[in-house]
Amino acid sequence: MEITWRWFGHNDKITLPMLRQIGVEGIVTALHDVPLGEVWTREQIRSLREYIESYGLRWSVVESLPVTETIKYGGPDRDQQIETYKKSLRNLAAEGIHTVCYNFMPVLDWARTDLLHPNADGTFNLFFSYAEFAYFDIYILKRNGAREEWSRTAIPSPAGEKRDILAEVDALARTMTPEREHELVENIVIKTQGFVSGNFREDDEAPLEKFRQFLDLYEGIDKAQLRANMKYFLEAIMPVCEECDINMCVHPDDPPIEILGLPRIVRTAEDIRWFLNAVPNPHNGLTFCAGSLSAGAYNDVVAMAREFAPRTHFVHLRSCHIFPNGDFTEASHLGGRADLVELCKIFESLSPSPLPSRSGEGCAQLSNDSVALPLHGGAGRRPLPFRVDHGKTMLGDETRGYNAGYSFLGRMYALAQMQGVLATLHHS
Ligand code: DNO
Repeated sequence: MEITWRWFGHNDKITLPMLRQIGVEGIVTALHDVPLGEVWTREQIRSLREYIESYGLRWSVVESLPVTETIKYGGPDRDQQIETYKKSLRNLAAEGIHTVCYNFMPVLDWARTDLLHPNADGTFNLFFSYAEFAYFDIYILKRNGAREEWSRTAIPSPAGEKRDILAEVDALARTMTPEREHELVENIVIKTQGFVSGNFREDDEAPLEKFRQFLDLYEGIDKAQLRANMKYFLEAIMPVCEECDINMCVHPDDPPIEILGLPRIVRTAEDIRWFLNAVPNPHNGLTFCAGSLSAGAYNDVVAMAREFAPRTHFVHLRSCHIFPNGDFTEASHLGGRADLVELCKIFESLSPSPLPSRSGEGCAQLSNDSVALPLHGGAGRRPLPFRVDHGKTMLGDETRGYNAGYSFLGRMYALAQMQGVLATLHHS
């Protein structure tokens, strides 16, 4: 596999020369400054690509070319938005970028309640508490019907433990402080979304109001309708993907549960099977995000990797630990329920790593000519890119103002672990 790293562009405090020092070969990034729904022009793409290449790296994956809400809920201007999307795809391909990650999650991209959850060893991880999330929904967002919905929700937990979530939420309400309420809004609406989704920004003055407006757009959109909209989108762009050899890879819903009354359709093996079969074109593929999938107690991540590897175009290595009550935290890359060693075996067997980088000589050895690179079994021309996804926050990462989950030392540590796993696989 190709070792990649998510880099947030010129403003990222983690620089490209830093990434070269730690064995990164390819960059995962996006034109973060282009407003949602506008075409990514060739000039803009070229300028960023050349900047990346000037540091001896290559732009391997786009994460994300955002699918706007109107495409997801099927708004009146969706065809126009799909045309815009196609133009951006053509421009990316013309600049040599052929792997595009996106998601089909309505309104909210990924969700966590705690961004600095302390571990016993002094490090921090991202954490999701159902009770706090339900508190946000019922007491802060005050979404119509939320209380009733949560009363019917069976929280998925490893041992099927029953949980009275409303009793927990009401207990929380008795001890809640304005500071923690503020923090929950920041964590759920701003800090996890601002740098990835384009729907929300750090300087939004009334984020909750905006949030409610987005939710309203999905009035009457159920799972079947969202699936139909995803199929519509994929069928519309596939001819361009074929013509330009673009691999699309949808990111699973994170966490893989239905939230806020919104349908979510990339949560389980059945969901993934559905969208792969609904549009059975090899360019329609998956971002195998082991972290997102392992947060679902019902997901057997290794079995899913075995089944979906041939249609996987991008891999996120991360693992979650689910507590007996269903809450989850992001685990060490060598722990948790995702079994990343086994996943590396599965994906590496499809797309063996280029040996020069394994011998420690780094990316300078790799050419930008994709033909010279090893084959990725599925698409047959490119190595399968992987990135370590989020990492722990450790050793001072917390003071550096990095995007939530995207620490430097924590991710570097995880990358070193994964490089060790890959080297061991090669050796044996
Ligand atoms: C969070 C990320 C997601 C992902 C998008 C892809 O850390 O994994 O924001 O980039 O869902 O579109």
